[in-house]
Amino acid sequence: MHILVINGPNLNMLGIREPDIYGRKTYADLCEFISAQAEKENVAVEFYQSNHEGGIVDKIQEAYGKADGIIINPGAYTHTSVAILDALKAVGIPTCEIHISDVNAREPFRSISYVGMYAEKTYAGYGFNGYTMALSYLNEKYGK
Ligand code: CA2
Repeated sequence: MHILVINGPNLNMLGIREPDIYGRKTYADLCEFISAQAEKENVAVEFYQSNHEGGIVDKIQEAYGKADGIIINPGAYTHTSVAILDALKAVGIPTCEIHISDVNAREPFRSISYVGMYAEKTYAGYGFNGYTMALSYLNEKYGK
């Protein structure tokens, strides 16, 4: 089982600002946290973070025929990117959407998600745990 974990714009800033919303842990802490769970479940994980929409689209396309699952926190592109939605649809890889914060309890524009129109599951408001919940879900359903 090979899972690609994608984080979108500004998630490399985790732990640096807005700790009341996103916590005090860093992006490196997030990758370690996911890796520890992946090791327990014997899942191979690959991490990708980009502040660029096209980079995320390229990475999703590259995953075609390689990744068995995608876990994606598209950051602000969640609410705007038809291109990322189309890329996910194009590769047809089982996908879970993650948001560290509870997007539905914030500004109304954060309740709109294009990626959510493709994702099998959305975990929002569970902090870093959303990523490992998604990993376990994908592994249970598609693991080999
Ligand atoms: O809750 C989430 O995970 C979000 O996807 C995070 C995005 C936001 O645009 C979405 O609406 C919800 C923003 C990520 C910004 O991350 C920062 C981390 C530290 C400091 C500043 C920004």
